[in-house]
Amino acid sequence: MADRERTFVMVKPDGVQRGLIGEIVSRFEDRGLKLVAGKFTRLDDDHAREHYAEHVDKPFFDDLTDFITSGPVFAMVWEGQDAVAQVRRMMGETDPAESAPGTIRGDYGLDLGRNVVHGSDTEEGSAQREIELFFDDDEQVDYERIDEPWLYE
Ligand code: DAT
Ligand code: MG
Repeated sequence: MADRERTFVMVKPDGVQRGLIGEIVSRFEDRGLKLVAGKFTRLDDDHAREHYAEHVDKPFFDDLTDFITSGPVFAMVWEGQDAVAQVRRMMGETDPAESAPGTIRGDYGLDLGRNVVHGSDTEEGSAQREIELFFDDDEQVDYERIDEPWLYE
């Protein structure tokens, strides 16, 4: 079996306000990914700036941190084979307008600044860093899903 890894995913304030938490969680559950942590919370400015630190020099940085702190988010850790890349594929492109139908952003978004969901883009870099920014080790739960023998050979 290929790499089992963990990735950080977050339903952004627009997704929460539009009632999409359940839909988004269902997609990852149905795919066979395993939820190992979840937290409904609201980011403060420091947390937002740290989460998006790679974009600090971009012209959209202030709009981005304003948006991500504008309301509650649903933060999660999902585990599974090639989880980082598979979640990114399921999310679609950064811009919903460029995202294929069937992806989360392609099905639920229209505007770059309201793209519904966040997902880490690399395991070693962003996933581990983002997970640690939101979750303590004891908030991530190790367990077997009953269907794992049928999801992995
Ligand atoms: P992604 O969320 O697909 O990982 P990213 O890390 O490049 O994309 O950017 C983080 C967020 O910043 C993205 O979800 C939406 C916003 N963003 C990215 N590029 C932007 C741009 N050119 N103008 C405005 N907002 C942008
Ligand atoms: Mg990113």
